[in-house]
Amino acid sequence: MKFYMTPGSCTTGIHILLEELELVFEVHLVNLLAGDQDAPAYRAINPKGTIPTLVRDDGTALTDFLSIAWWLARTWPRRGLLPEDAEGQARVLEVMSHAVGTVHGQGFARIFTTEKFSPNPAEHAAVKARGREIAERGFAVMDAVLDGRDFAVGDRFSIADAALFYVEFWATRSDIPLPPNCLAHYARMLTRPAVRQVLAEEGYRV
Ligand SMILES: N[C@@H](CCC(=O)N[C@@H](CS)C(=O)NCC(=O)O)C(=O)O
Repeated sequence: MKFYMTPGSCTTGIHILLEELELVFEVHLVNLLAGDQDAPAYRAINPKGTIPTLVRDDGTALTDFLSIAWWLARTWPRRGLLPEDAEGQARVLEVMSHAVGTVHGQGFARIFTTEKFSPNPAEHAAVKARGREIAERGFAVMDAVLDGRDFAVGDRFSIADAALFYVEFWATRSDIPLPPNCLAHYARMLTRPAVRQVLAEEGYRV
């Protein structure tokens, strides 16, 4: 498989899942700052111009965090990255949607790609402040979900933990404080060999 990613981006979560599953894959770096995502060659693979993209062994491309994570978990079910029951699976989708759609898509996106939310530089400070507010509220919601448990859903690591981890990672590298249960979850994720390996490969010191 070919994995299109950028170190330190949301693709870190999918990178962790690929390593948790011990899969063999090629890494293709997408330099977002250089605009690789808009190059015709990349748009031919992923017309949305987003990362992550996973090109499977049959040559078809799968895009977006949730769909790639879901496909990985369903394709290698023995690794147990998804609960078996409908309630557990729905909770996994609930956490992933919140982490990727709200905390990342509405919160951190305003902080990292402010100009996409307003072309007017005079508004950028307000856009960033709103992004920070959304991210902080999002972590407060997850803090309550994590109360009294080690993982986002049930009693074992799932694809939801990978989604939550990458936004927690971003928080620790910005000035957004993580509430106690999120901080404990983040620290727990850092003890996983696959997580440590991915961060090291992506150029971070654990
Ligand atoms: N809906 C996509 C969005 C992911 C996303 O926003 N990725 C960012 C990087 S973390 C991206 O592709 N940015 C491209 C750009 O800003 O041009 C998903 O769920 O994977």
